[in-house]
Amino acid sequence: MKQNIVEKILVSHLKEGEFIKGKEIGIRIDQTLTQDATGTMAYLQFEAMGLKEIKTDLSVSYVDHNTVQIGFENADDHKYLQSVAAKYGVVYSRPGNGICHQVHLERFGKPGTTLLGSDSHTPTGGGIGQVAIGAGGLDVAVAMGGGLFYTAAPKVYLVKLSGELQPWVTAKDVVLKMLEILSTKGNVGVMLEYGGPGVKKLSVPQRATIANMGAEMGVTCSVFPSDNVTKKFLKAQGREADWSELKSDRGAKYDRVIEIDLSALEPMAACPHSPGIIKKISELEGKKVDQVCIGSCTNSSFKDMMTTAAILKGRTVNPEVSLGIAPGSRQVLQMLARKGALTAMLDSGARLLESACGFCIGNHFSPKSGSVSLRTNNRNFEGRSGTADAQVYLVSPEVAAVAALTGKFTDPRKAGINYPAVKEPGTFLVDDSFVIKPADAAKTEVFRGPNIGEPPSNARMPEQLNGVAMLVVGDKITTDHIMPAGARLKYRSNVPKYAQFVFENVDATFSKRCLESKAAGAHNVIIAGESYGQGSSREHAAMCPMYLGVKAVVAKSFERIHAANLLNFGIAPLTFKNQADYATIQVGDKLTCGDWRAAAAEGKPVILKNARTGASIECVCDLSARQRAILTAGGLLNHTTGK
Ligand code: MIC
Ligand code: SF4
Repeated sequence: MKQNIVEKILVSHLKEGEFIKGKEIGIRIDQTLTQDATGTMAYLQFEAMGLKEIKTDLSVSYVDHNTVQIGFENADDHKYLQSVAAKYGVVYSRPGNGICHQVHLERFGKPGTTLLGSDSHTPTGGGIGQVAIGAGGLDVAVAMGGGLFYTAAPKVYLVKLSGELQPWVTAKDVVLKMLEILSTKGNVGVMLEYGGPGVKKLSVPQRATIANMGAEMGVTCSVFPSDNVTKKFLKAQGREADWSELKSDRGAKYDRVIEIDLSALEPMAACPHSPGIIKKISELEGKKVDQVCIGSCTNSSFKDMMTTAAILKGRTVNPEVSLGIAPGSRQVLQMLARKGALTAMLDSGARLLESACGFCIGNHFSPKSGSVSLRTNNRNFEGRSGTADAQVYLVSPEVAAVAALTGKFTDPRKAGINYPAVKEPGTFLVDDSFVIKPADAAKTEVFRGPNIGEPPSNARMPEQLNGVAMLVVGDKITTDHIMPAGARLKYRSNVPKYAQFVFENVDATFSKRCLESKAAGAHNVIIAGESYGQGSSREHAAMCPMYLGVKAVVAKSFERIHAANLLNFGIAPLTFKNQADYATIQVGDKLTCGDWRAAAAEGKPVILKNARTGASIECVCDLSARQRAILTAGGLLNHTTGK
């Protein structure tokens, strides 16, 4: 059979199930990555499952999200992560070494392999030819212990690239175009494969930028071929031995073909408050800009940063603009320093930020009230920057750097600046001294400071649902709405504390009301519209609601990672059979189901009775036998430990 690249990788890793579109398959995971904000819980759950050592080819624990260190919490987490990594055989990337996806691409990603990461932008690895998938920490913990990762056999779309990017038009504009075509919803169960003659004109970091923002479309991953460009990149990283060729067979089949002529693209922006609201920069020209942030796992490669430096060199940041730059990794930072590019940035008036997630997750550098912030990252959800009424636009580093000089949206092609055509280096500076290899396990004590809690436990699924609708929300609710990060991020290892902030910016009374209703013996239910759970892989958006006694989310549709996380924490992800039923439910409605557990266990429709309206609401609980067993056990931890 002629195979495309996605099929080649998945079929060679298939351990359970048949490769039939939409059906669940279990695949072997070669590599895993975790980051600190999801990692502490992932390793606590690894320990709680009684696992003793990692069984993957490589597992890396990164520290990049929580590096602000106000108070002891972050530092406690870092030490726990370092010691637990040493104990179980995980490689530890120290704070300061850079953003997980950027560093993994530089130092570890290997064509043709599978990578599972507890971060939704793990698909960045697709730039180097990995099937790289984001998941909740518990799924990653299972994979670290040698367990399979379960996902639906995907539909595969081919994105056929032709032509060549013109000056000032970038990889970011390619993926913004893709977001215009596919939007941010309706793509669950899809994997993208990039191909066509345009691919060989894109470097590995450019491919990674494109693969990175597949997460915003809700596709499971995006994969590029592994070709001579990949080989050159790996050689420049001193890793030529990791290269292998990866291409689709002639005549391979796809479920859909999308064609993009790179030569015809223009500089673009995603507008507030969704990565799917796309406009051309030429349509936004002249709009005042207050803040510019360049960095993140989407756009902070060596070339992105050198281009930024070349644009800023000999010029001064507009007095009305605050410019922050966060090079993506220590490698990039060290190379910028040696090439004098840091000097150009600093001389221009840029503020140098740590090589970490920082501004992207609203952990610092929040813009002023009501301001316009141009950022090179991948998400502009309302309030994510830390400023509720800020207008965040997502753009390329080129557009961002030019706007930092002019103080307004400016089509960079008309800014009167010569295009700095920066080349990929023949050799990267390789210094892995911030990467710590696992030590002697027997001599390692796991450090547990006061910020390190226990993973919360859950009871078995109740036989009957005695539900109350605690919240009714609309479409496209993101995990940033459900479980805010930013200033709250430091409580990731302390679930009772973090749970106080569930839906904080949607309904500040939610957490308290849920705890009261739970204490009164009720089961809490959330009602939602389409595409519930967009964005992050943070399993706290399921774990903390579980702690608050949430037993079901009834939605018009779900995003993949969040639906899996809900199941892992024993919360039923139900969809309305008739979407019109959504509008009939109000906060406070009593929703009951007599055969709740039995229906879930047997995969039958779940009928909820609304006591106020008298209506019977039919819900679909479309799960595999494996998933039904997890749900009825009260979650994956109970299921795995046999509780
Ligand atoms: C994000 O970009 O939203 C994050 C922060 O990286 C999350 C992970 C997290 O919440 O810890 C993600 O993308 O999965
Ligand atoms: Fe970090 Fe932002 Fe990338 Fe998430 S999207 S991994 S917060 S840089």
